[in-house]
Amino acid sequence: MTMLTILEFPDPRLRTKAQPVMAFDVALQGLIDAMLATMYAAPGIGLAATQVNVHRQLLVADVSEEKNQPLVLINPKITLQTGQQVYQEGCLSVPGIYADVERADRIEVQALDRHGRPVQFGTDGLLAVCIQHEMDHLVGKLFVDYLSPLKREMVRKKLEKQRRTASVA
Ligand code: QAP
Ligand code: CO
Repeated sequence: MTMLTILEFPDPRLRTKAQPVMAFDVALQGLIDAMLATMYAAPGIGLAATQVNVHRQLLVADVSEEKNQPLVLINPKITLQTGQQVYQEGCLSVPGIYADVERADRIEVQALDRHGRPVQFGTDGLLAVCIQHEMDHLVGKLFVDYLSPLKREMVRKKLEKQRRTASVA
């Protein structure tokens, strides 16, 4: 299985705004499978194409206990959002860092599946957090952007130090 390299904060490529997916071809199917494999191996519960340096509106997620409910959303749109919830988020692009983020509690989503068929559903709880987090990636936004500039600078320094230490281990 092809494993993809995940970009890490503060890589400027994470700030790229993704373009809509137009072709549901074999290349797209390969990318989706590689993104799912990369997410499961990490292990993570969500991954946006932006994080693997592909600037297309595509995300994968699986919040199930058994890791057997892959969700693929293409050109996703949130058509309704209600309530608010706070969840302690992490991100494969910001390894080892976790922080509380407030988001909508319940969302309605419109998207295309991996074959280009329209899907529409409502969700709440962890999956709603995950979809909002991954959709932020598609517009170049990271969960650390919700923190104060001072905290974000502390995160950047901590990651820099983690990388320095990891390279001598
Ligand atoms: C986004 O995050 C998310 O720091 C997906 O060392 C987060 O899969 C959605 C991970 C919270 C909903 C709630 C993070 C793995 C995985 C790390 C992830 C790490 C290893 C994060
Ligand atoms: Co993320």
